[in-house]
Formats: sequence, C-alpha cells, structure tokens
Amino acid sequence: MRSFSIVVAADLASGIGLKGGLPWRLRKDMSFFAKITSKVVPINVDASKQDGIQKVNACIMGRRTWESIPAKFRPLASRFNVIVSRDPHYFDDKPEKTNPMVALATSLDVALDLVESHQQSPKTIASSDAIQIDRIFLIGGSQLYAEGVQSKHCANIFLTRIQATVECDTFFPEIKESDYRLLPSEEGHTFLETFMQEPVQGGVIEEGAYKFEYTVYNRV
Ligand code: FOL
Repeated sequence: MRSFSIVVAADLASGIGLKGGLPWRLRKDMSFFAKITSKVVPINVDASKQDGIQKVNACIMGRRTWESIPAKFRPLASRFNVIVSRDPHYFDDKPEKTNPMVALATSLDVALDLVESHQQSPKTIASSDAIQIDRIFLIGGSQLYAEGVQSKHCANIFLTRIQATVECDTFFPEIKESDYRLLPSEEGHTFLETFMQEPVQGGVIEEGAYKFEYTVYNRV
C-alpha cells in the first residue's frame, strides 16, 4: 500500500472548522493548498505526461468537506476527487455521478484501495484519454483526519499553523510525538521545497489579522 499525506490548516488549539466551513479566509494558504495538492512531481524528466497518460494527484475528503468547498471550485480542478460517504447513493441525483474525475468510496480504506488501483494502472476518463494517480492527499475533515493520522500509511502532515485561537467547532486530532516528528522550522521548509520542487515562502507569513507558518510532521 502506498503512502499518503495530510494537508490541513489549524489554529493553536487545533481548530479547523466552524459551521461547515473554514473559520478564516487566508488567500495565501489556500493557494498553497491548491499548489501542493495539484502539483505532480514526477521522479523522472517530463513525466507529468508520459506515454500520453496524464498524471494527477488524488484528494480524498469526507462528504462534509466536499460540501464545504464552494460549488465553483468543485470538483477540485486537475485532481482526482474521492469523496467518502457511508451512503453509496450520495451522488445518484447529482451531476458528479458521471464526472470521471470524481469518485465515491464508502470508507477511507476503500478510497485508498481505489486510488492505488489507479496508481498501478491508469484510469480511462474518455475514449482516448487516461489518467494515472501520482500523489495521494487526505484533505479532511475532522472525522477522516482522526482516522488518517492513525494510519501507518500517513507519511507526512503538512499543517499550516495559524498563530491564533479562533472560534471553531471542529478540530484536528492530537498528533502524538511517538508517531510523528515536527520538523524544526528550517528543516520543514527545506522538506517542503524538495517535496514541491519549487520555492515556498518560509517563516511566519502575515495575511490580514493572521500570522501563520507552513509546518511539516513526518511519521517516525
Ligand atoms: N489545508 C490548508 N493548508 N488550508 C486549507 O484551507 C485547507 N482546507 C481544506 C483542507 N486542507 C486545507 C478543506 N477545505 C477549497 C475550499 C475549502 C477546502 C479546501 C479547498 C477550495 O476551494 N480550493 C480551491 C482553491 C480556490 C481558491 O484559489 O481560492 C482549489 O482549487 O484547491
């Protein structure tokens, strides 16, 4: 089984959500989220398109997180979207039912199995087109994060730490020191730039009333 990464923004109390949405609006962090989840970093040369097979990353998310994404940004562009819901009929009356870049899974394990099958062998999205999954990201929410952090296959947590305590009603689970190591600021920044193969803003970032930093936890 291949590994996945968690991407999340949390405040100092690990708050991540409020009333079905994000408790803050951080344009820079949102563009970091879009970049890290979208960017395909092939091991070889130009392999984002090798053999006519387009490589894309997968974003696995819970049903409530899916519903929290503004309709105009849904499904997340240039990414394979996997929605986890216990209801196997969730998409039945929705347009996503027939979208080849959207899939439904009844559990996190089923979602991971599905995505891994498209890593091993490409998925046909149109008669003459195929995609292959590169990286796998778990993008929330609290229920799936709680399950995800427990998994041996979660290799990294990319946590945007907001230097404030904001009103929240959903939270990121405890990150145990015995399971993950918080990389020191400088080391985390180097890891991120290597992971993304491009410059990333380091240190404390200011946006409006907020200060935040991109942090990295790696599984021990
Ligand atoms: N991780 C981080 N670092 N920040 C977040 O805000 C975040 N949010 C989620 C999961 N991980 C995160 C879940 N919530 C969109 C909206 C909500 C959301 C995730 C994504 C969204 O609309 N994304 C668009 C970007 C739109 C824009 O540029 O404003 C996308 O294309 O990714």
